Amino acid sequence: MSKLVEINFDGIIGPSHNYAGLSLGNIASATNAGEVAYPREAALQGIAKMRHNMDLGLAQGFFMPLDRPNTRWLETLASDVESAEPHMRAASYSASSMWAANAATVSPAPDAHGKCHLTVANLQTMPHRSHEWAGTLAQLKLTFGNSKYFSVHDPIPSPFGDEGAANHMRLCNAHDQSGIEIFVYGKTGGPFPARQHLEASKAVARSHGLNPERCVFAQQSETAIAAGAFHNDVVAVANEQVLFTHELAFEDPDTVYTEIRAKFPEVEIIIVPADQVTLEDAIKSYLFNAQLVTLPDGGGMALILPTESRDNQPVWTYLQNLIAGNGSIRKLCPVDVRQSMANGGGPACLRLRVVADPETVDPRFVASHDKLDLIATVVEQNWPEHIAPNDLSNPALIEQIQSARKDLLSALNLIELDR
Ligand code: SUG
Repeated sequence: MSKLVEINFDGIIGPSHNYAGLSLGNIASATNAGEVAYPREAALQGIAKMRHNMDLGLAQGFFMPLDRPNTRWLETLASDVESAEPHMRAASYSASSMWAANAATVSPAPDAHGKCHLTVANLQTMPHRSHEWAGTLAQLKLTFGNSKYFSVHDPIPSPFGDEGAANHMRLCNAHDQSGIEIFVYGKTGGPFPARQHLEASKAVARSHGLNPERCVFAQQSETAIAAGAFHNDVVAVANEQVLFTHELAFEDPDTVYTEIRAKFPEVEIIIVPADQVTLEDAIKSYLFNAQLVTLPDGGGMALILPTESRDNQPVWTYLQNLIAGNGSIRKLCPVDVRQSMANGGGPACLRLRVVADPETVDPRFVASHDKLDLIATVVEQNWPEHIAPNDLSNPALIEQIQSARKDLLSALNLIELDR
């Protein structure tokens, strides 16, 4: 009998991590454009978060960084690193695959006729992310290559934007039981693009074989996108029977809540009112980009939050009151992922949730404390200490980044992922 548990697969922050301001509608990315980035520190922060979550008793996996700069992508554009315009060069360098919540949409086996389905996200709205999927797909096919338990799907074709699990939530009584799946799409975002398209969400639900009676398609509010919630996971998060959401997350919240309650009556909807936490504070603090997790042994639920949430007074006051009540969320765990946060990626962006039996996953992608120590050693020895925007045209940096990644792949016996 297989034992299905939620495994969080974190994207290891790659050696090319930098701040190029590439994401229109992502306030942190725009604000920090041109700053010096610290890839080594960034990766160590991500590893520390994984250690923290393992210490809570949670199952943990990881994905390798992709090959950057992506010279093959530049070649398809009849360009190379040296001759590319600065924004295209930066797009080829992006370490954005660290945000594993955008790797794929995942429907666990109990929702999808006994097999876990994963559709790699096309990420077509942002040029620097549009070339991620091929490397991600190769990795998903390896990690979840056991076709008895998993089915890994190709991306939804353009022009239908798909951003993966960042726009998808699941409610269930327990992870190993069947649940309902909520697909959140955008139509308009004022000055900013709506990255997730309804056509893509519906196509994913169909190809995963989900029961339409167990799916909800909810429009993200235009106001939220315009305020900087470029993904739904910046304003809402779900775990088991709990939906934790900002009041202004959905375009028509009452209709969404009514449909959710009809399809999953056990739901506990926690709505954070705008007069206690403004949309602006929610986006700045990334309160909803917490990992909402179930602690083992009946410990209730915990929010693994960015330290920015603790440092924001209205947000922290709200959270203190929340855990003082008798609800499901009982513990707050701030973690430092500031390097990722400065590009708009909080704790939840850095991970992809997959409900599976860890025994059925390629063991090379399953974390242990020893393996995280090994990864940290490779990072400490090889990841660039800092990258400034002008460094991207330095050929020595390309070499350092490529060989750093190869060293990590070799250390984890994953060299077959090289190119
Ligand atoms: O797609 N930032 C990412 C952040 C993704 C966060 N993920 C989730 N919400 N799940 C993005 O906007 C910034 C890169 C730069 O500007 O260099 C970036 O791609």
